Amino acid sequence: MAGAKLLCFVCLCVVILSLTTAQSSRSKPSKTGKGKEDLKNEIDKLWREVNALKEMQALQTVCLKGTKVHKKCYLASKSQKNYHAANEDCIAQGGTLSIPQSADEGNSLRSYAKKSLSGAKDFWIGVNDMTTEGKFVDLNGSPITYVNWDRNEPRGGTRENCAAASIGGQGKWSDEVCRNEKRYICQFLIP
Ligand SMILES: [Ca+2]
Repeated sequence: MAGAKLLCFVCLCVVILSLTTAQSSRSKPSKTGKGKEDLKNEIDKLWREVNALKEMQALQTVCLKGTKVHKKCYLASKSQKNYHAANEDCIAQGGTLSIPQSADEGNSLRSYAKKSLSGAKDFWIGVNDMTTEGKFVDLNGSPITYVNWDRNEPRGGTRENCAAASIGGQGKWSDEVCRNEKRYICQFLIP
């Protein structure tokens, strides 16, 4: 359905463009330079709109395949990866590793994890202290405002710099060895 809409939009763009071209060649014979410039701007604008629509469509696909909670869509990984590879996979899909930013979000994420990551006991989240030992930050390097560490966690020191959330036990977090392979959930922000 969204694909058909996009196609219609592209068709409409082509019609508008050909009308614009026809008009400018008829009515502005002496200002072809300016006409060309206008046309170029128009094409750039349409191109940006097409790309925005493509992004929206991709996001809809993600939300349909995964789940939509608050202003985020979550999509569970099919395989296990180490922390870096997991994060890169999420980025390649236009998202990031999920980060629960409140108890509410943590609960939603955990119930999605429960049904979509069957067999896993925990999953990577976008929280780590790779840069400065003991200072846990999100994927932009900003300090995190919400934490849900398990008792006595984080305790891995410089050996364990990547956070995972448990699927049982209220979704409590622990620091783990980043090289370990785990399932993960990518998050996509809905504009
Ligand atoms: Ca650490």
